[in-house]
Amino acid sequence: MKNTHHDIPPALVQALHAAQRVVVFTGAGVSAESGIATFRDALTGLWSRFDAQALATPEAFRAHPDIVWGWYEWRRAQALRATPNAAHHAIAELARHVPELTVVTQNVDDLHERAGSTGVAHLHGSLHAPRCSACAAPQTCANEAPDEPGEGRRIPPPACTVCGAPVRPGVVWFGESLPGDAWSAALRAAEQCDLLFSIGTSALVYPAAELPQRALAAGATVVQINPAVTPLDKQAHCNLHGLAADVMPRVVA
Ligand code: BJW
Ligand code: ZN
Repeated sequence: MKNTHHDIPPALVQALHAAQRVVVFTGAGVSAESGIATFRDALTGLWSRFDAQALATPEAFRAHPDIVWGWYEWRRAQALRATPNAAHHAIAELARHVPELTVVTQNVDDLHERAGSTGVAHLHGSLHAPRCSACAAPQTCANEAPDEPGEGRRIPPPACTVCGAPVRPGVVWFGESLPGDAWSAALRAAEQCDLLFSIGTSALVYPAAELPQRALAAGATVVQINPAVTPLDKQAHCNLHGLAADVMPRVVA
């Protein structure tokens, strides 16, 4: 029979065929080929042009709600126009090849869902689920397809429909806790899996970056897919240095 897993190590193909429980842990690199900027890539990452402390913290939102809200509206508009790429599709397809698959993402876009993945654990929240900054009541996005605001445009956040306080983006900022249900589902999946893929993440942001470590400690095989070297390279059983949209379709083939 023809081997369609071009350049994928046979040991990985075997591990995948034998696996009962698989975790796919993703970061911004998975959406890069959909045109959504990563955070830490030297030339194209958001943090090369924007100051994380001035945008992605609760203090920043309190000090300059209009700058922070405007920046997230700009990113929401980008995410709405983006479409899933071959990596998102391959991950959704993988669920049909293994008995149990859990997708855990740090991404705040919904491209995994739009590719057909279900039950995705969003560790860092969503651009599409704003909530009240005071009473936490869920709020609906103002319009489904906002005109793309300029990346530096100030937009005052809307007022909460329940209490009138400013509405905030439904994402997890630095210093904030991860959503408890998503985090406990992710931990459980990582500790019980046979095989974990860490795809397109710099593996620097905690506690999310603990997940591959937990899987390793529990005896799972860990496979990393990333064009660059990360702190996980030394520990992973297999590092596939390439673009997620090139590599994942060959893994799943
Ligand atoms: C490709 C590719 C292609 C490119 N194919 N690959 C322990 C030590 C030190 C600090 C801490 C610690 N524990 C906690 C902290 C503080 C902090 C933290 O981790 N800081 C580190 C940076 C050091 N963590 C927190 O604050 C967390 N909360 C917390 O700990 O709460 C407990 C607490 C409560 C109260 C007080 C104190 C503590 C919360 C972290 C929230 C992170 N939020 C963000 C922003 C979300 C909103 C938004 O979108 O604006 O989440 S930061 C940003 O980083 C975003 C991402 O989800 C996250 C991870 O980034 P990711 O996905 O890995 O992207 P990049 O850009 O870093 O990497 C992309 C990778 O893709 C690269 O490797 C490329 O090579 C690769 N790539 N193209 C495949 N085509
Ligand atoms: Zn409210």
